[in-house]
Amino acid sequence: MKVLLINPPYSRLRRTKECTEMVTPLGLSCVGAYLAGRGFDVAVYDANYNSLERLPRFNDLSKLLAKFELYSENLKTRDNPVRDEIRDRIEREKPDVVGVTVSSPIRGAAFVVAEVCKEVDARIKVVFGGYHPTSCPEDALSNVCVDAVVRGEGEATFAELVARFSDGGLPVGVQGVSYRENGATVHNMDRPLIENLDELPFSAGFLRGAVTGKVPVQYARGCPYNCKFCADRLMWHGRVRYRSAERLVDEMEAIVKETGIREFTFVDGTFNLSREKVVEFCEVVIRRKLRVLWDALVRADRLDDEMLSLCRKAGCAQMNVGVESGSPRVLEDIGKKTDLAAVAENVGKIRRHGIAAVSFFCVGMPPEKPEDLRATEYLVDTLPHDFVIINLFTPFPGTVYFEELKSLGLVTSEHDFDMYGYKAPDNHFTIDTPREEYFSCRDEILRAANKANRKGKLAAKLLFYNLGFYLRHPRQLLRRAFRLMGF
Ligand code: B12
Ligand code: SF4
Repeated sequence: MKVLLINPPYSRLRRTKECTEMVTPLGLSCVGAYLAGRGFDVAVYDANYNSLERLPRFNDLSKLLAKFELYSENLKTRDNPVRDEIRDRIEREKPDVVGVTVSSPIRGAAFVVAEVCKEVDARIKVVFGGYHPTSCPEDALSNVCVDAVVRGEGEATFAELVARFSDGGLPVGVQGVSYRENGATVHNMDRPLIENLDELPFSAGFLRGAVTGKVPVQYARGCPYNCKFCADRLMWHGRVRYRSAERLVDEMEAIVKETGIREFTFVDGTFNLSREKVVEFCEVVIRRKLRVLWDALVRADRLDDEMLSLCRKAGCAQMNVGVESGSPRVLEDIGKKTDLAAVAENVGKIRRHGIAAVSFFCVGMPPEKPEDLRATEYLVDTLPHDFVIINLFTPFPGTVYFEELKSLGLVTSEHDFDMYGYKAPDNHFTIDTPREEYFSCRDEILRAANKANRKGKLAAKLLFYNLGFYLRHPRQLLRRAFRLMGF
């Protein structure tokens, strides 16, 4: 059985890079490595990236929003070079099964992939996995080109599903799978989470040729918090499972050896949930003298000088802080449970240790009133960060806010997932702030972010603070320059 795993061409259909760093999804490499370990012939195709194509990347979010209509147009246009490229690749690889990773905003691009598969050969089994099909299996299966959905953690479920396909049978009883039978949708029982993550194979082998930016790695799955806008709990049920630090560093070493790449990005929802685990990881990296750079998503209220100093010694170049809002009232409502005074103090601390501090804000959450949005604007303007990323609130199925908005009739069964995303112009979900007023506050925040980002010059700072590393490893510098040029 030949399996081809595909990342849909969301950014390429938008004709812009919508993330500051593009990375090939770790979820695909994880399921790919697991299947390969069970004897299947597996390849990964990142259709969201083409090394010959230069896509503009805008730090100015308003420019990104202005280009969004291209996405809707390109989803409809059949005559499109990206579509042709996908068709060529599928014709060349001749897969029996295609697995596609899908989050809600990229579902339209994923449907394009499914449709092209069936145009090439109707016998190809198309399987969707990831957050969107996990929360909305019916929506995924509403497209006749999708044969089955893998809900939740994908490794064991997908391996069993592909084995079933190779026997020519329907996925009856395969835990974690939804599929169609005689016109009806069947949802098999959920599959329990894997107990010991150290049993999973390394995903490094699958990144060769597919990796675009930093290599994504994962220390733990799950987060015990339940912020109302975040979908983490849908996938990992609020349980935190760590890999051992030794195994994680073994994997990073293998990646350096196999690909030569020494820059990593942690995809953990919150990297610093456990101080003890962070310290353990850093000590292993330092003891083994592994020369790498990495970044991670952190909570600002769980940092201290000793931990930051150790992280820096272990190669931490950047910390991405989930600030979310400048309003204590909104932070209370979303359940983030952070104290803004601690955020301000710790963002400064991160920088004093030579680590770049990037603040993430989620703008336009349901309870936000104009005064809350102005408080966010003030924080964007005054926090001592090196860079600011503004994500526009998007209601994701499976989150608390999605359910709240549904019960208020602000998200209906007509909800068009293709229209909304962190960088989509039409997002408006503030309950008490009317559309025009919200857009005006939002645009003020975007202006403040632009100002902060001009001041910050993140790229220069990363280069300056890590100059020793880059001089010792000039290939990494070339990779960085290539990415900054928009490739
Ligand atoms: C790293 C990350 C990114 C990276 C990498 C993107 C990627 N596709 O992995 C970047 C920065 C590029 C990114 C971008 C976006 N992201 Co993001 N991202 C994350 C983050 C922090 C970790 C994802 C990860 O790697 N997890 C580790 C791997 C191992 O887990 P996994 O991806 O879930 O994969 C497992 C299962 O889902 C399943 N699976 C996944 N894919 C497949 C495919 C098949 C065939 C099968 C069988 C199984 C399977 O098996 C995997 C192994 O068990 C999560 C938040 C979180 N805490 O999880 C958000 C998250 C996934 N992102 C999210 C979103 C919305 C986006 C964007 C759409 C933002 C936007 N513009 O609106 C873009 C989409 C870009 C893209 N082309 O995919 C949402 C998705 C929510 C939803 N319902 O859709 C999340 C959950 C954050 C949130 N708000 O709650 N993201
Ligand atoms: S936003 Fe961060 S802290 Fe909150 S639930 Fe998601 S991963 Fe956990």
